[in-house]
Amino acid sequence: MPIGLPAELLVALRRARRVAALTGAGVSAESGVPTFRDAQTGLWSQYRPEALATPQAFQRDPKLVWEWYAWRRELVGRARPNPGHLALAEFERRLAQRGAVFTLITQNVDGLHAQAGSQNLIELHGNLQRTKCFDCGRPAETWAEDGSVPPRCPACGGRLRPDVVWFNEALPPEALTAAFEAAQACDVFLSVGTSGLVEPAASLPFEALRRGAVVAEVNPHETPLSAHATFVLVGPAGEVLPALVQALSRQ
Ligand code: BV8
Ligand code: ZN
Repeated sequence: MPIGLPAELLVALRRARRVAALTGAGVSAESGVPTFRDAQTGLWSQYRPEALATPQAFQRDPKLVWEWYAWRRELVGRARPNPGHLALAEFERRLAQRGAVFTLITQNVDGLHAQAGSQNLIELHGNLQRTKCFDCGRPAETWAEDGSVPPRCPACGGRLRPDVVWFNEALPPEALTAAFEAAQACDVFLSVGTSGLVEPAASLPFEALRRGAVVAEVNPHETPLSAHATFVLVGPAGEVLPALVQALSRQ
């Protein structure tokens, strides 16, 4: 189904010196990674992510939270980048060829953008393939599999946790600053596959709008951004993004 791409968006993207994009779980949906809005499947259906992805949940039941992430790590480990991820990596290469900058800001913790080849990548909420110590904060690459769940920190004996940003935890300051700078400086901002409900990430497209950027949303459904975006491309990222990159290669 050919997606109707607004000619003015293509003109803006062809002229752009700086483009930024914010992605959410929707860009990984076509890789088989369930979004947060989708019901949690199977074993985890009785839990809400907001109830498990918090320091309080970990302190209350570290085993349960560790096992939820172990399940997600295994699921993500089987996932592969889809045409939407690949199109964003291709777009970055094309812009670089003409000396333009593309900054990819993701809320996702699945590592699929890096796997797809995106270079200028900001992981706002961390990466569940990385592990660190809840108590001393040191990263942990390996640990003794002595049956303790969660496993113990090799440095201090504390409990290990995924290196992701939980609710009510601060985002990594350098990542957050870089993301806002990219949103403020860009000529075009793409918001792809995000429900726009989680702050401070959800403010990025509005920051770009405030600075006069063209803002395009890619999402099969409406979000709080839809009424404000310059363009709304209704459809799945795995179809819209490749069509967009394809259209841009046709001068
Ligand atoms: C902080 C990592 C302060 C962990 C995540 C009240 C009002 C406003 C804000 C708050 C509030 N109360 C608390 C807050 C702050 C809170 C927040 O925003 N809460 C929300 C729920 C109201 N934010 C925080 O706590 C942040 N920290 O504020 O700290 C602070 C400062 C200093 C010192 C201490 C503290 C931390 C937020 C980060 C939380 N971590 N992830 C993990 O993954 O386990 S958030 C997690 O959920 C994701 O990373 C992502 O950000 C979010 C899910 O959102 P989406 O990615 O958008 O996914 P979703 O499923 O919602 O939507 C999918 C979309 O895709 C849909 O629109 C769908 O239509 C679309 N779609 C589906 N298929 C496709 C598609 N699109 C395209 N193609 C398709 N095929
Ligand atoms: Zn430690």
